[in-house]
Amino acid sequence: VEASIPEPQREAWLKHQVNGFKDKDGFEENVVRHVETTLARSMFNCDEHAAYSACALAFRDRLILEWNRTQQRQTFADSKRLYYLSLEFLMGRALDNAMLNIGQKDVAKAGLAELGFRIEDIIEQEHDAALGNGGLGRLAACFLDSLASLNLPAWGYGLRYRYGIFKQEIIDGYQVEVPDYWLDFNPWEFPRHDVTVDIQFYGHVNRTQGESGKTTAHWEGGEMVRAVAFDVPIPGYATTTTNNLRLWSSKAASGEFDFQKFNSGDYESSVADQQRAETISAVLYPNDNLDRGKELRLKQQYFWVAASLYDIVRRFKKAKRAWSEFPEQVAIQLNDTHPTLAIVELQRILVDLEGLEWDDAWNIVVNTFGYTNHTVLPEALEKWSVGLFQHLLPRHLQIIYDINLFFLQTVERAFPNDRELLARVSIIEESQPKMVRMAFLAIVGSHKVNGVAELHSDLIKTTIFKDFVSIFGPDKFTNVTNGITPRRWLHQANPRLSDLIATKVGSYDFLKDLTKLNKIELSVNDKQFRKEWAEIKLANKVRLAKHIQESAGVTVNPTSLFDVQVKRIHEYKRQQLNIFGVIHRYLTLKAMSPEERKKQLPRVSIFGGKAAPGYWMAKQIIHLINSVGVVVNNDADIGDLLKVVFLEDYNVSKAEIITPASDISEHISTAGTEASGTSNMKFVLNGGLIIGTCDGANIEITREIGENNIFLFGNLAEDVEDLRHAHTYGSHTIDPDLAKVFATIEQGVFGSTQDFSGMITAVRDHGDFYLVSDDFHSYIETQALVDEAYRDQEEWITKCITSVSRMGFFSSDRCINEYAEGIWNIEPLHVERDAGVRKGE
Ligand code: CR1
Repeated sequence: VEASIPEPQREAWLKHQVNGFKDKDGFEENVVRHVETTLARSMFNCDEHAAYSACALAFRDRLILEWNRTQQRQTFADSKRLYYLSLEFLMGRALDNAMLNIGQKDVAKAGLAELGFRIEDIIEQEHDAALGNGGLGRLAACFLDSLASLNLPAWGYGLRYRYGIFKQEIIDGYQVEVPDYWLDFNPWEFPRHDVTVDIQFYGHVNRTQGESGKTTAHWEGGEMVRAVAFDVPIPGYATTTTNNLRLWSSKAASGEFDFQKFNSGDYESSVADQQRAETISAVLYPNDNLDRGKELRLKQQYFWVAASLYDIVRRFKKAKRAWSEFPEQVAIQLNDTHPTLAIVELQRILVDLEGLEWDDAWNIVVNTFGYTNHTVLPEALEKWSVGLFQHLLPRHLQIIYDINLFFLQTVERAFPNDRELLARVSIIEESQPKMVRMAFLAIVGSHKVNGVAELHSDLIKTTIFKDFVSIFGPDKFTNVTNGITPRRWLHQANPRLSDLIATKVGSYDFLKDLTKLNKIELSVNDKQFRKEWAEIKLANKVRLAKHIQESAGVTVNPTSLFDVQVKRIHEYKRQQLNIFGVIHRYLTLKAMSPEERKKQLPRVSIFGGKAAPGYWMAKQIIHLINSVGVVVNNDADIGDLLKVVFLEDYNVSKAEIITPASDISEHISTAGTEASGTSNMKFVLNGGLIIGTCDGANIEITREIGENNIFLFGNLAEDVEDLRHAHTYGSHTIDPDLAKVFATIEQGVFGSTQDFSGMITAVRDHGDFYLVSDDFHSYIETQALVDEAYRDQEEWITKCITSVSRMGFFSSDRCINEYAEGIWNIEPLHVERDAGVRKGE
């Protein structure tokens, strides 16, 4: 059906076209209207949450208008689009970001004040959109911000989980998980009840032979689940481009529930289908860097991938181009292997439904996809059992077998008689049970494979994907070092620092081109600048101290050195090394005379992060940190010299308070295990220094800011294998200082020794896989260097300013430009200067 309004009626439309608010008055008018109509309240019962809601709705109205214009512009231009497929988008709060990106925060602030509200309180009302676990999900969110800010035609596709990552409560020192039901009121999404796709599961495959003798596979039977689209507008910074994030929600395909069953009195089972369908998009799996191979997770993956591809193909078909042009119109990026089924699904659409020849279809597929690997940890590499595939997606399994067959045939031709090579690279692992190796499928089905920092990209080429480099050649493998959006992670999180920088750079242009930060290095000796710099850091620490007081009940002195490690709790990230180091510091302080103690530098050790609910060791680490806190924080000998704080429920909005307040942050993974890390970039960008291992992006940060401005320690990635080997087969002596720490824990100083025995035996008796003991001495020594450096505040501030000025490289804008040029081959869509609603601003 033609849905466009006929020419003669368009005049009426244009006359009434809404343009969103333009000034403070317009904003207030919008807010009051939403309070009184949309929310059905009045000035007599408008609390802060209602004011937030109305304010968010006013901004949403503006966003959707620009969203519409952007989509029209992109459709009209008919240029190539990028589709970013990610199971996680860790967006955080949207209101502040929308106000800043649109450039209307001052208007909103003044308007809200006139209506009786403080903008800070209103911003605080928003529930984080927490559809992700950690770095991978937050990276996807930063990418969306950059794609829109760079005017690139791009959509994100994900799942609309009813429950995001759980909320973490700390009760008696233990993590307790509380469900995060966040959809009660979400003004940032637009339900598209007209955009639905029915997704098939289970069933069987039939083959028919056409007149030409060609056989076609038909996937039949099974059950259907309906995908419903929810759109989230993504505003670019200082541009009218507003891209789309489309999240799919699941429901029963057959309407509400089975009326047959309902009428016959079988009410319960009539609702069961409905509930089963809704389960698919119900909950985000709470594992970071871990694959558990659950059937429901595979169902999520196919549901999301099939709905997204249907949508993408439908859009492509509208332009009536030849299929061979598909890769010239469409780029699809796979954020890790989670969406790898998209490769198989596109091949199925082209061969089974559109009737293309296998080879022609495969050409299109490979040229369409790019795959980003985010980890070398074996426990995180996805594998699905062949049996599960056969049951859930029988046709896809056949296609995977065919992809594998043709792939192995080409390998065989290039490397004749190397059976071991064939076994090593086969997409099907010949284990018991047989498994589908998703990373191998992603490599074979993509034209580019990238890692996320230089070391990581080198490692995947020399270790887990080594054979594929010989098979496909080195050009298929590339590096794109991660980045972060300076809009959220500088301007929004640290507005005063951003303002101070702007006075030196001359404008806020650095938020669009972060390399412009280098201008502040000229002011490194400017007394007034340095003074304000220090004042801002202190103010940020005061703000965090207040938060610590309110949330953890610990009083900390804001002039202490703030030492922060916030990230998912994981053995490879080595929070255990940190807390063992804290205990060592405590013992050292305890052993000192009161006079000697007076000379020591006060430090606050701040931890935060969630443990996957099933990760026993990570939970033990959280418990030890909290237990150490109870003892140390209440020890009168110690006072302010050492405080240990565990901040509950670390998430994006907490990170915005914590990051600007750190003096030193810890990025201390076992070398070679942290693919990139992105919080390392955030901390340095906010004028904090870091202590870290030679791992992930720490290495490139060092190269950019200079090795005098970072505290590196520990063994190198190239030595890890030998050290591990030595632990297993040689004698493994524990570092003597660490042994004292263990002895203290085992004396019960921090509570029941049993509770922490797993952490100790992992190091002492089970081979110390993460090299905690090997790196302990170097870590302690380097922490002493940190103390020493911090005593010289003038030198410290010089290091901080110099580092910030050299962080331009780590903008996600640079990163997205590299993807756009090197992998996606997409170009920005020119936005007319006077386009859209910003006219007259
Ligand atoms: C890595 O562990 C990296 C992010 C984003 C994580 C982290 O070092 O910064 O990805 N990997 O690239 C991951 O979640 C499943 O793998």
